[in-house]
Amino acid sequence: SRNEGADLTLWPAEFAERYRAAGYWRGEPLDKLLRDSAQKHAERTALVCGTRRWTYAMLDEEVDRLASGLRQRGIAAGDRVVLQLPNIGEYVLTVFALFRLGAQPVFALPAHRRSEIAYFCSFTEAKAYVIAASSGGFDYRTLAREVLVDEAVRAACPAMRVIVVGDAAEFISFDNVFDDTDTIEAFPQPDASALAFLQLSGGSTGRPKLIPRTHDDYFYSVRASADICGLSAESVYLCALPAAHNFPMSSPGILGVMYAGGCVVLAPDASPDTAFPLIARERVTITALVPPLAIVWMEAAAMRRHELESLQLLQVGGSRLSDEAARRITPLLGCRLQQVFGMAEGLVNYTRLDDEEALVVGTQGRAISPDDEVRIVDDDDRDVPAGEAGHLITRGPYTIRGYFRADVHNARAFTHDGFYRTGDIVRKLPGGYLVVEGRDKDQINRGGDKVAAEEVENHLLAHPAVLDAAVVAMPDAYLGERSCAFIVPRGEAPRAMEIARFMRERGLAQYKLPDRIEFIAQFPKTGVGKIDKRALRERVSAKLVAAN
Ligand code: J2J
Repeated sequence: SRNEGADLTLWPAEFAERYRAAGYWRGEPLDKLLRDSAQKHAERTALVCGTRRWTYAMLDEEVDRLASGLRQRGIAAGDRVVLQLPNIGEYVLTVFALFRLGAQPVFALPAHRRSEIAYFCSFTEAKAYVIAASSGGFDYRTLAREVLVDEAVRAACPAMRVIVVGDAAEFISFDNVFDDTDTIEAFPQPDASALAFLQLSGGSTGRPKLIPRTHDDYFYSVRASADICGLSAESVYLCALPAAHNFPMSSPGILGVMYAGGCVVLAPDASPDTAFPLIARERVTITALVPPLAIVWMEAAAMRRHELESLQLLQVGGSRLSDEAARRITPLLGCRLQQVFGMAEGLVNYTRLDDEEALVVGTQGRAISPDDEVRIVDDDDRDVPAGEAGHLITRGPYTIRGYFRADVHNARAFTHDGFYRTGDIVRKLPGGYLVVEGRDKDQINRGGDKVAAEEVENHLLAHPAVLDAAVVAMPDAYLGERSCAFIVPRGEAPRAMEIARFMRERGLAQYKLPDRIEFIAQFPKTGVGKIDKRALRERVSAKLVAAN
């Protein structure tokens, strides 16, 4: 069976009661934020995609028609739908239509390929897969054809529908799904304490873990984030990161801006050439970036500062922003900086808009909620002395208690009393401000793109000439980190080119492909006989220094 355990591990009753009593959980499904804004701000612009614009009233109506059409195509409450769209209006329509139906989006990223998508579809028993015909020079219909013939997909998802934005070829055209009759039957309200969608974990395991979020818990994080970021109906948010990522979705992101009645502007990519003219044209007030992009923007702004005049707040998160870069944001971009340290599993920390500069520049913020329990512990789960670095573990009103269908992993990833082990090494300053010092999870953070070492190692091990493999982070001036694969060859070492070609054909997201390949006769080992990854990291770092 594919089922590796319970779909959901929910909060124990006494926590659920407390979170309801505190007003965090309100029993409202996520699509209500669109319904409410359509009432309050009917004629305001909700969404901009290229030359297309939707008012809240239009968006709400199209979401009804799409939800009804999806229902006619057999998508029902509780069904999962893998969503892989670029930053286009249809993405927002589909998300809300699925919420409205009580169907559950599985948020894939545009970078994912056959290996990841086939896994998401089969593991979640998806009823449909929604794509754009092509985007970024890649044809997703070709990918869909590969996914449909995958054995696990055929077994788990009989008759999976493929819905295509643009030229649908043999698949279902997105535009034809809309129900254009005059009488759209009401939708029964989904249970707000139930699964709303599945997000992807950055992860450290062989297969990406899926994060089950409920309407109640996510809606709370969205409302509170909108509040912390001072959003209003005047806010104009540029979505430049991939829209399905947790940061631009909810911190406060697309959902937070729509809750506040503001305007979401979708950017097809985050380059200055794309983003700056959009900021100028739409008078964008707030946007979110990962650190490497923030640095690219600062370089570009030297000549083009006038285009950024309307920008009030730049949020930066996803990986560590250096203090030096943080200090230059306001002088170079002319807007305030907000650091965001979040995770799709839940906990999100923000520096606050009225924080003094030292906190904004030197910390990654503090938790959203007074009921976020944030502990910094040693290897034995004992609290470290105040101000010292340790493992960050957390539980609270919007942090999951377990991954989707992953009981064995959950026993390790959570403490017995339900704290999520984030894998981050953090210091806590007075006032609850956190400084991210490092990481103890087996992951590479490639400028915000998370790469699970074990996942890449498993693919490397599939090559007949690879006896053993270990993937580690190496420092990189632009991305912060890149990945280096150490390989113990079976017999004579193959050429690095051959391994690279093999990996490209495995059907993996590009950002997971090793940036560097090193052959080694045997791995250094730790005292207990495990591969000493620290020694490998030092070895490749030393080589990089020597080469410069
Ligand atoms: C250092 N490390 C950071 C930061 C995340 C808002 C913002 C980001 C994410 C995200 C998110 C960091 N400094 N400022 O979901 O809602 C690393 C940590 C963390 C992991 C989570 C959001 N911000 N990180 O990045 O699920 O290691 O979420 O545990 O992709 O990114 O990754 P992810």
